Amino acid sequence: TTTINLPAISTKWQQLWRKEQSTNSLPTPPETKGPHYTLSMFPYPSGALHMGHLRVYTISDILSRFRRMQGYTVLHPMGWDAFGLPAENAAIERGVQPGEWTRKNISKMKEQLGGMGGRFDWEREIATCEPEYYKHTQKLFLLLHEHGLAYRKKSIVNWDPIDMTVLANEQVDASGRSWRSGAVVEKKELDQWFLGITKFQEALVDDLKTLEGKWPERVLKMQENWIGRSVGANVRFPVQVDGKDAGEVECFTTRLDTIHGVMFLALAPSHPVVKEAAEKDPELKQFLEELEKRKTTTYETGQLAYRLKDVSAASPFAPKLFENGVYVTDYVVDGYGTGAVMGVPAHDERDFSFWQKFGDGRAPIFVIDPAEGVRAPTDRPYTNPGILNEVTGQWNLFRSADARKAMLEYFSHATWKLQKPQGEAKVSYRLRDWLVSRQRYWGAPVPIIHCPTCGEVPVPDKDLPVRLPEDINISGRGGSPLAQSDEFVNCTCPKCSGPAKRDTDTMDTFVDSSWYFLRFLDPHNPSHPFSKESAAKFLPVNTYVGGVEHAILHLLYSRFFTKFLASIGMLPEHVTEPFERLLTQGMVHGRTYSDPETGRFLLPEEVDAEGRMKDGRQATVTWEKMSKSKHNGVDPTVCIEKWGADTTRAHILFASPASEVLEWDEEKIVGVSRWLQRLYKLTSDSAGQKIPAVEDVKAATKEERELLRLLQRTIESTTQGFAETYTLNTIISDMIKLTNTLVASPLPADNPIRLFVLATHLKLLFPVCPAFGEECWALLHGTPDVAAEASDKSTRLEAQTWPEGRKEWLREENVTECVVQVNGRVRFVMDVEVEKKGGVD
Ligand code: ANZ
Ligand code: ZN
Repeated sequence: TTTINLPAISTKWQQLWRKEQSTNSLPTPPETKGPHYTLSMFPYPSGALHMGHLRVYTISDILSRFRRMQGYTVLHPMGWDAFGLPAENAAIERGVQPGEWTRKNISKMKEQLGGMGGRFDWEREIATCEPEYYKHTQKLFLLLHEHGLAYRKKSIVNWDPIDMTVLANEQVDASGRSWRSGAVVEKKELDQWFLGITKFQEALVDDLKTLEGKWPERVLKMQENWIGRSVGANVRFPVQVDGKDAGEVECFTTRLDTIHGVMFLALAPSHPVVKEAAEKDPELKQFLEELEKRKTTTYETGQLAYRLKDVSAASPFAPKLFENGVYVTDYVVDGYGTGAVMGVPAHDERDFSFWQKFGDGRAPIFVIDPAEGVRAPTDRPYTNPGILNEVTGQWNLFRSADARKAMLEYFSHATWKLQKPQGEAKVSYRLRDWLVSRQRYWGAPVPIIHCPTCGEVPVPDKDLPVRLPEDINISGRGGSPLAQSDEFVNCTCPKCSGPAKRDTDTMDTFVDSSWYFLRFLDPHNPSHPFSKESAAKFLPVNTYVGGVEHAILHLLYSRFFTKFLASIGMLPEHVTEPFERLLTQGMVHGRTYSDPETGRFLLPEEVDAEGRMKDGRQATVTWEKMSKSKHNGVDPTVCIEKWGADTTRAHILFASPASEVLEWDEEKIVGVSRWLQRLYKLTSDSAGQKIPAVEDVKAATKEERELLRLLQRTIESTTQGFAETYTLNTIISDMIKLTNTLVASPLPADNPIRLFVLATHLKLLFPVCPAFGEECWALLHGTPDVAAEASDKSTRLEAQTWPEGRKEWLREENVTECVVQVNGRVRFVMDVEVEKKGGVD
């Protein structure tokens, strides 16, 4: 049998599309259903498209093509997340200007993207490094500033000694290393810009509810944990110094029910009580200095503690008994809650081990029992809720949750026992304001001028953008390159016209990407980031496709921007969340060979087809994230050249569920390629026939009915898979099944039902294999010249609407509709198998 050249078909149609794209004349089905916004996370222009890119853009392209066929007015834009460190590092290493390097990469990757057969709205293309874009990033910064949500604060920051920049907390991993350079992060005190994300913390948690069932559960959980809401209480403990009343220490607790088990208070080193005590206690001062020194390294907390001399605390329940010590220790997080903890060794892990090390010898006081009359073992803390025991006096036999409520009530009011309230309900959040200043060059300059007379002055709108000078010397040493450019730094104050200096920080690139989906709505608007009308039309983004590595930061920041813009009326009221549905695609792993003895990764040419090394030993095969060091990368361009874009796209979908890891196995793509060959053959057998319209489809024979039934099932599962469940791999297997059934069908090639099913099959296939689909469509309809530019575009597959089929095609061969009557009234209609019919009546 003859085979066709699949790569040639893909390229042929892509050439036509490029021309049509440039004249804005790509065929589009009638737009009857309103707007639909499909977005994929825009790439960083590193210079080469990788398999991960190919996967995400294939998915979003397929979903958007499906929506277009359904009759939606589809937005499917593409752009570049173009600021960031790699450009600067390339400049340091190779002496090219970051702008030049970035723009070159963009044009190269754009070319590569064209090869995958995607349909993107290139007329909306944006790059965050262009003044036309960052002008508005700066404007948004100033809006935040105007509302008190961009502010400067001296703070101890994470300093990356390799990249020479400050990092946000989110950019430091659990082992205290930079997410980018891998360096152990140091601490420094600097003046930094922050964005007030915590202003919206409540809505940021609450609104996660509205995304349930629409975002992956895992991502919702990660968002929730990151914001870290804790519901509890602030309670005040009376304190004495040298036996004299010295005010109170307020502690945040989520376990008010354990308060009778308090045996000490623990304070963060920055707590005011500690600062005051240090003035009179040189030993404490020294201890604090020691803690301070440790901050420049990573270390385990809770290993050092200092008991404040002559300071003691009483319980609000027993305000006369000052028997509890007050300690300074670094396991109390500065800036969380009140920076003070009520220590309950019996019921908290950290308090228990602290007490073992630093306690005064008293045994932990257990106040919660697992059940009534049942004691918890005393060699470890009992951390679950339970039943309060007799130690708690009047609260004996209360359940933990009830005790929390009742005690809160007790503490909140002044009574004959409490002269004043000793506590109140309190909700604490882990989330901190977002540190956005970077002492690096390749980013949007902070649009602020520092004037000796007027202070911090926003750059007026008419002077935006504050341009990043592009001819600058980047050495990579000595802090921000902008700070070294007198031309950039020196300016006149917009308020008093006196000499002033520009802020030399640039913004975290996550700021750029927090609003790019809004710029796509209105990409050429010179005076505003976007118009409210365009937002009203297309927001929220209906489907957002991207990597799960952005499950926390990027999504949180975009949600924050959306909430901020909504709060100042820049977004329509119905928009509370930016992304309606989220599809997080899995990574692409490559086949990795290594020497089983040394673990060394092998080059592909070091193993033969059976996976044996030169010396005959079998190499170990694993699947791992593609990387240069593991020699397991696959270049998408090479793959596309070899197999064709359509085959590659189908393979990407078919090889694994979209949200799971895709093990890139070239051997499996052969199967997909053969499937398309079969489908082509099937089409050429029926070439040039007249296809019946759906209203003329009347099955007469059993074979015809069976074929229609399978078609209807496939239409339904495919529609569902594209629109709701994103089960994209089963869409392909369903389609393969349809092809195979057609191949095996005894019906002649010119049978109208068979022709109809085949034509509909091609429509279902179009989102996945657009070029191949067009080729077959033209062949089937006998219009091979359809690829000519001037041809009637309405005959193209790309102009067709999504098939809906007919419900009644589903009815099984051996069933019939049966009306069930009870007491002479029709109750329901059901399908029953023919041979059983008599029995039911
Ligand atoms: C007494 C207690 C008893 C606590 C018990 C827990 C268990 P989350 O859920 O993370 O909010 N805490 C309060 N402020 C702290 C700080 N700045 N640094 C470190 N720990 C702090 O944790 C709240 C609990 O963590 C609070 O409840 C407090 O200890 C501690 F059996 O109070 B708990
Ligand atoms: Zn001034």
